[in-house]
Amino acid sequence: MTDIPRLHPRYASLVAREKIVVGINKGLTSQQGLIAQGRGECFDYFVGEKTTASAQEATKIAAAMLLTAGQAVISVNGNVAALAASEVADLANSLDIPLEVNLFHRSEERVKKIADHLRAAGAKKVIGETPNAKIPGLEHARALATKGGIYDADAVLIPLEDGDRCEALLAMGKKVIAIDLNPFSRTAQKATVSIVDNLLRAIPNLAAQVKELSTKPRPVLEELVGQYDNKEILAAAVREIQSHFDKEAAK
Ligand code: PTJ
Repeated sequence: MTDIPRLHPRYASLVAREKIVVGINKGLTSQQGLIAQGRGECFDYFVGEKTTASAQEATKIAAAMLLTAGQAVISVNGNVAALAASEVADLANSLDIPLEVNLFHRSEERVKKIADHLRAAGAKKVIGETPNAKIPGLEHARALATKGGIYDADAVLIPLEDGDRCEALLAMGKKVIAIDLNPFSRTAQKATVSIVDNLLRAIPNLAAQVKELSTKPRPVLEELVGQYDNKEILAAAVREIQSHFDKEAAK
């Protein structure tokens, strides 16, 4: 790994890039993952590289949704594995739910490497290596899922997902929580809850919210989920970007 000086003004961004490159070299991350990260970085500039108020609200609702779900699962792809393996492992362990490796550019070798990487990072339940069900309406390997995992779950957390799979999961009647820095993406537009934030901030933030809300009575959490309006949160995310642009333009 390249030595990145801590005082570099772009330290966090350079470390994230390096993690993706290391992920590719280890066979965890697809080359397309580089492009996805670049797109994410661009939108991170737009939101001011911070967790906005709307993202904070969406994260709180996501935590309530995960805590009240009958069965929740976190979907992990090559970018998530490279950027935040121990963070997603901690989150899944705290909720006692599985991580399911589910890839867009699937290869059995990469699925196994990611699963092993997640276990090495401390994840207690990792599935996805032996899929035994198909998500209806999706072509090819992207449809592969696991019974007892994504296939049966009523709530699925999908960081950095493609729009088709998000829609197919919704069509199965699931609640879908997306983490996607692009509020205009099909995934963000369609998901039940869209966290417009960087995965690197969103996962630890979500873990903290899960911890905080875990002491609240179930009806309180259900009310939070019930009154949530994702369209309003997405509109707020766009307004926050606009206001960030206005401030930059006024400098
Ligand atoms: O490992 P695989 O084969 O499953 O492939 C994973 C990628 C991410 C390559 C694949 O799902 C893909 O191509 O995704 P997209 O269509 O590029 O979508 C990724 C979305 O995530 C885009 O809207 C990006 O803006 C967003 N994004 C990228 N990096 C981050 C991010 N959102 C939050 N945090 C990030 N670090």
